[in-house]
Parts: sequence; C-alpha cells; structure tokens
Amino acid sequence: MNKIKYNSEVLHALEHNLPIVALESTIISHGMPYPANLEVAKKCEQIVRDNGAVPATVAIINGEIIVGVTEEQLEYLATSKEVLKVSRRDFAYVIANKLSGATTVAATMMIAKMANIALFATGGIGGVHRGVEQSWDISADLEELATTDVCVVCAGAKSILDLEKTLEYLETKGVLVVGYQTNELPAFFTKESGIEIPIRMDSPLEIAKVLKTKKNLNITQGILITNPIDGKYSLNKKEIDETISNAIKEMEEQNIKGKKVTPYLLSKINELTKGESLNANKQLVYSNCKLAALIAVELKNYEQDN
Ligand code: PSU
Ligand code: MN
Repeated sequence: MNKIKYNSEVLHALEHNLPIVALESTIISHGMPYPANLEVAKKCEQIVRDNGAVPATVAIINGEIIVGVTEEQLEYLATSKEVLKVSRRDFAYVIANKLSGATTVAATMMIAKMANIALFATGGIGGVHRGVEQSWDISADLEELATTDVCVVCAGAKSILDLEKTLEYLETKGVLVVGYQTNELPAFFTKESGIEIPIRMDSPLEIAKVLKTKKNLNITQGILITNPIDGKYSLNKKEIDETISNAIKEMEEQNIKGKKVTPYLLSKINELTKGESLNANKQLVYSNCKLAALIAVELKNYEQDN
C-alpha cells in the first residue's frame, strides 16, 4: 500500500479537523520560472495560513505521495529539471518507479481526495485546447473534475484554451462552475471573457453551503470556483490575446504536442510579455489561495453547525 506522507502541520490539522487547502506543484515546476516559482509557492502557503487554514502543497517525491511538502522539497520542486509533470495517466508509473513528479490539477485532486481535503487552490486549470478538432487536446483536468469530489478555486482559464468548449465540456460532465462575484467566466489574465457563467455566488459561506449540500446529496463531481483577477492587475485583453495567438503559432511551428503544450505556452507567454504576465499570474494565485482558505474555514464551521 502506498501511504501518504504528511508534514507535521498537515497531520496536526487532519487530527484536529482544521480547515486545509491543497496546493498543486506543476505550477511550481512547470508553470513559472525560478526563482519566482519558489517565492510564489511559499507566499501561497503563507496566505492560506493568514486566512485561517492550513496549506498542503502536494507532490510525488521519490515515489512517495506528499501532502504538505517540506521547505527542502519545495526548493527541489522549484529547481530540479528531473521533476516530471504528473497527471492521472502518469501516477502509477511515477510511484512504481520511485520517481519525482509535480502534480497537475488532475493529480492534485486525486491526492486531495485520498487525504480527505475538500479545497484546492491553483492558478488556472487545463481545458479544451484551441484547435481541438485537429489535436484532440483536452486536459485530463476536466475528466478529473467530472469524477473527483474536490472544490477547485482558479482564475478561470487562459485563452490558450477554447473557453466556450471548456465550459460546454464541464456542463456535459455535470461539473458546477461558479462565477465568484461575477457573471462572466474570468480568463486568467483578464477579468472578463465575454462568456456568461450561469451560476454566481458572492460569499464563501454561500459556496460552503453548496459544498455541504452536494455532499449530502452524494453528488460526486468536483466544483470549479472561478475567481476573477483583481481589476488593478488585470492585463489588456487585446494585447494578451494577441500574445497568446503568437505563442500558439510558434508552438505549432515547433510541432510541440501532448503534455509539453501547456508548459511551453506558459513559458512563451512569460517571455513575450517580458514578465508582465508573470506578475498578473502571481497576484491571481494569491487571491485564489485566500478565497480557498476562506471557503475551507466556512465549510468547517458550517459542517459543525448543521
Ligand atoms: N494553466 C495555467 N497554469 C498552470 C497550468 C495550467 O495557467 O500551471 C498547469 C496545471 O497544473 C494544470 C496543467 O493542471 O497545467 C494542465 O496541463 P495539461 O493541459 O497538459 O493537462
Ligand atoms: Mn493536453
């Protein structure tokens, strides 16, 4: 049996039924450049603590499932080139061979569920890629949301994806997508996408009530909370959309496919915007960590009272 390895902070939280927020590690190893990735990972953990919950950064190290990395492990994830990108598909292979991997949204959801952690904060999820008619590229994150009962807080999805098709896919699979204080699907770097979200919620308590009800009803899909980037950090939509189109064009020229697609586009966009997008990326992740912590706290309170 593969046991989960918890750090002392997470173990204490589990033993005392305290609110916990899972954090993914692909964003650290494959989503941001060093040293910004390390700074962001540490600050995310601190923001979760500052808002009343316990952070649990998830990864696989030497074949062990880690829930709550140590500082040393975090450094390793931020700097090592040998860390694999692990989605559901890769999970058993990486563990059987005692390899190390950073977990995507899909794999982090799997592990959060195993550890009985209800909330998970990230930047953006994977989804249906633009040009899916040719590539068939649909992230395993969507299938995981369809099957694994974890609440994921994100800033929508980058327009490297086909946002409308991503929403349609989630609807088909019965995944509740919530606009947090918005009626529009946020598009990661920008508050707006022009795409309507049918369900809006305005407070962590409102979300906690739905999570509890969903549990009572035994609805096993995940929930996606989309939290728009703060207006003061939101990028210019026209400019970033153009940058993203250029990045996709370069990717196609270089014939990049499969699991390399998302990391390639993320680093290309960072490069093309000369770090401007990275700053927006940091701010939206921080905001998601805060919101996830507040929901986790409300959920524990609500569960105790009802
Ligand atoms: N989108 C982002 N930043 C990220 C990712 C997606 O804006 O870091 C990462 C997440 O870990 C997500 C993964 O789960 O990429 C999706 O990869 P793929 O498209 O290969 O499923
Ligand atoms: Mn893909």
